[in-house]
Amino acid sequence: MAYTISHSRRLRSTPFTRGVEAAGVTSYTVYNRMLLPTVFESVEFDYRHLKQHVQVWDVSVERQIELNGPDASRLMQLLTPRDLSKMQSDQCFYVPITDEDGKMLNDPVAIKHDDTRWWVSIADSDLLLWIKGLAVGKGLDVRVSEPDVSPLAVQGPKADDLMERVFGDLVRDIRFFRYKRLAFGDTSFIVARSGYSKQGGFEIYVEGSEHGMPLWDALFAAGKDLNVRPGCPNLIERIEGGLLSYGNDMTMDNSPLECGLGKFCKPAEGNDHIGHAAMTRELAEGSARQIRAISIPGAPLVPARAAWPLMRDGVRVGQVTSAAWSPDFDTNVAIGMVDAGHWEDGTELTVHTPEGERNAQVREKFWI
Ligand code: THG
Repeated sequence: MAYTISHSRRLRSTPFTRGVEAAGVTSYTVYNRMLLPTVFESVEFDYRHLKQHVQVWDVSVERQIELNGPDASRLMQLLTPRDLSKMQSDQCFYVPITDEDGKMLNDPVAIKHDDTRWWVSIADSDLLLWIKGLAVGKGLDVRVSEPDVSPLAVQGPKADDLMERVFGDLVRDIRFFRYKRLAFGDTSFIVARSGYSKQGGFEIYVEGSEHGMPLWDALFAAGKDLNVRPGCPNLIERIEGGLLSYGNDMTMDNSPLECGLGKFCKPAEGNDHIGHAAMTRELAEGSARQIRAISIPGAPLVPARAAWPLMRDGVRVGQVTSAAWSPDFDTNVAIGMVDAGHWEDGTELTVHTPEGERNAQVREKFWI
């Protein structure tokens, strides 16, 4: 099977597409109706390089939704169960977003500029439409739009060294999930210590597409001796680290509590989050299922294109939603949703993979 992609205006390119293609991207996935690189050399080569050196990732598919106006903070708190009341104007928060039934619509990073202006850095669902609908329906004084902002991630153990060369030594002072606005040429960008890997690093919110390639080129020129390479969110590393993928590991059928996101759902007094009643009910009654790390020993498995049933004594008790062979842990690492009563650490299950039945073990913790 070999396909090509038919390009058109709908499949928007990014400010970095020219650099990504020149650097030899070999696979893409579709995310927010754009292309997200998934492989450069090979998933395993990219994984080892990410853990040793530093990579530059085009994550423009993490689109920004801007809330701008007097009611911006009110709208933001309607969207999420996470308490935003003490959030400062230099912070980013990972925020579950739910509907009125307390089910996941997206799991973005929220960036607070000030009480009247926010960015919501979205995962793969059409959150703009839900936010616009809520703003209009509730009669709020706020504009909701998609600005020309594209995140570029710099990830890996040498990320501080590379970023210091391009943005100066202030980058080292940025704390986890905080940001600073730093100069680049005749402009400046928000630079946050965050990113979709456990290897450490930064995300640069590139405002103005025309600045994309100059920044890309500056990072590669500055990082030659650091062995900088193009990269992308890595399937193996993100499963080892328990970083969830909306649309894969969770969907609109799941609540944040089922997804293990309870620590991001501590509502403030008088929280008017739209899913508050449903979530309070689930907290009292307990969740029907929960996300768990799952190890699947044996030969390397193909990536999961569909959910793989998890069985116990011939009865279905869950499903595996992401899986990959881990060279570092010498097993297939996986993420799955497991029914109540079966999610204790060490529980032995059977998983039905496209390559046959395998033993699987529920784990309390992810690998990294
Ligand atoms: N960065 C930005 N936008 C994004 C992502 C990102 N939008 C889409 C997608 N990724 C959203 N999903 C996640 C999932 C996990 C994390 C961030 C975004 C994450 N989690 C940390 C963890 O679980 O260890 C820590 C979260 C915390 O402690 O606050 O980083 O990657 N801009």
